[in-house]
Amino acid sequence: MKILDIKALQILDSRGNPTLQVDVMLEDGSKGTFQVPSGASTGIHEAHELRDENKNIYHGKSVYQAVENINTIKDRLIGINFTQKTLDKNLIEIDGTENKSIIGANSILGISVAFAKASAKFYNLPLYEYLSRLINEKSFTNKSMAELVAPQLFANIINGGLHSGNKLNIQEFMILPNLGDLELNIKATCEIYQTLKTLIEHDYGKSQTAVGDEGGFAPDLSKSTESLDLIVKAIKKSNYEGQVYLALDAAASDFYDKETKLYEVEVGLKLNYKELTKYYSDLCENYPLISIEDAMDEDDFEGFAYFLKYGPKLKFKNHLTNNKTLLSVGDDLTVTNKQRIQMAIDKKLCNCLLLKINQIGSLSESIESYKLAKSKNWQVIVSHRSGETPDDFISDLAVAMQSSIKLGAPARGERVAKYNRLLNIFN
Ligand code: 2PG
Ligand code: MG
Repeated sequence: MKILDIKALQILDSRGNPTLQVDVMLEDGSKGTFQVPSGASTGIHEAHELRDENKNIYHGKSVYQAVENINTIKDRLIGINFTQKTLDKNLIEIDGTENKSIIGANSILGISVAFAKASAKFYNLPLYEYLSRLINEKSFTNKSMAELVAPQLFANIINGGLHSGNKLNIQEFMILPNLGDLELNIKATCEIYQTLKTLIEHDYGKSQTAVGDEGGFAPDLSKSTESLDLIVKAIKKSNYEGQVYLALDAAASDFYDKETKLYEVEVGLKLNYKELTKYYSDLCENYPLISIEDAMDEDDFEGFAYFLKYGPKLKFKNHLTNNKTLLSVGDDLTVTNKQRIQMAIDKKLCNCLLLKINQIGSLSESIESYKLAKSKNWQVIVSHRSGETPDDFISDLAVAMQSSIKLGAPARGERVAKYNRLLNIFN
C-alpha cells in the first residue's frame, strides 16, 4: 500500500493537555486517523513521548515539535509501498534511538496506527478483523471471517494514586464482570458503578462523588479496604455477588521510596516487599480479587519475584486462567517492551502483560510483545491510558488479540467510546 499523504495536528486529550492526531492517506483514497493517548503514572522505561518542554506554552506539554517531525519525515514515506512491518521498521530506523527520543514515540505511533486504520479500509475489512489477520499473519483478501469472542472488561471504578486528589495510594480499584456476555457485562458494570455512586453519596456526602482521571469515583478515602468494601457492597446491592471479580492496579512505583526500599501502600503504612506481599495476600483472603498490577516498583525485581512465588493463592478458580493463579500484571515493569518482557520471563517476575501501544511506540512492536507474552502462556490485557481521547482503537485491538481490556469507568466520553465500540463490534 502506497502512502499518498500524512497530516499531523496538535489536539487535546481528556486532561486538557496537548496530544497528537495523525491522518494517513493511501493512494486509493483510504484514510486512517489516530489520536495518541498519554499516561500520568508512566514507567521510566517507556519509549519517549516528545513534548516541547517550554513552560510558557501549555505548561511545557505542547507537541508542536512532534507535529513538525512528522511533516519533516513524511517526504521519506510518501509514494513508497509499505506493509505495517516495513513502515514501522522504517520509522524506527529514521528515529535511530533505543527509546524513540528523536522523532518521538508519540509521532511514530501516530503514523503507525493511522496507517493500520487506513489499511483496514483499503482491504475493506472491519478494523478488528484486519488486525486479527495482521497479528496471525493471515491473508487480507480471504473471505472467511475469524470467530472472535468479547474481551474480559477491567473497569476501574475507584481512582486513587496519581489519577485522583484523594489519599488512596493504590491507583485503581477495578471490577471484572463475568456474566458470559458482553452486553450483560457492560450492564453489570454500569449498574454497579451507579449503585456505588449512591453508596458514596450516602456514606460520605454528595461532594465525594466527583470522578478521577479514568472516570472512577475518587472519594477522600485512604484505606484500600474502605474502597474494596464499598465496591463489594455495590456488587451485592446490584445483585451480582459471585459474578463479578476484582482487580487492583497498585502502580507501586508511585509509592516506593528507593532510598529506604519501603512502600507506603497506605498513608503512614510503610512496608518492605515481603510485608507488602502479605498485605496483598490478606486482601485476596477477604475479597474476590483475581489480578494485581504493578504490585512492586518497576525495578524491584526481588520484590516482583517474591510476590509471584510467595504471593496470594486464590481459594477459587480464576476464570481467566482456569486455575487458582492470581494474575500478577506487569505494566511499568514490562512497558510493552520485548526486552523487558523477556527479562520478566527469565527472572519469573509476573504472569500477565498489560499492553499499551504508546509505551513502546509502534503497532508492530506491540504485536511482537503480545506474541512473546502469549508464547509463555501469559494473559494479556490491552489497556487505555489515563490521558485519553475518544479514539477507540484499543477496543478493536483487544478483540483482535483475543485478550482482556482495561478501559476505565463507564463514564466520560473518552472512556465510554471504548465500551461503545465493543458494543458495536459484537452487535
Ligand atoms: C496504568 C495506566 C492506565 P497511566 O497505570 O495502568 O490505567 O495509567 O496511563 O497514567 O500510566
Ligand atoms: Mg498500571
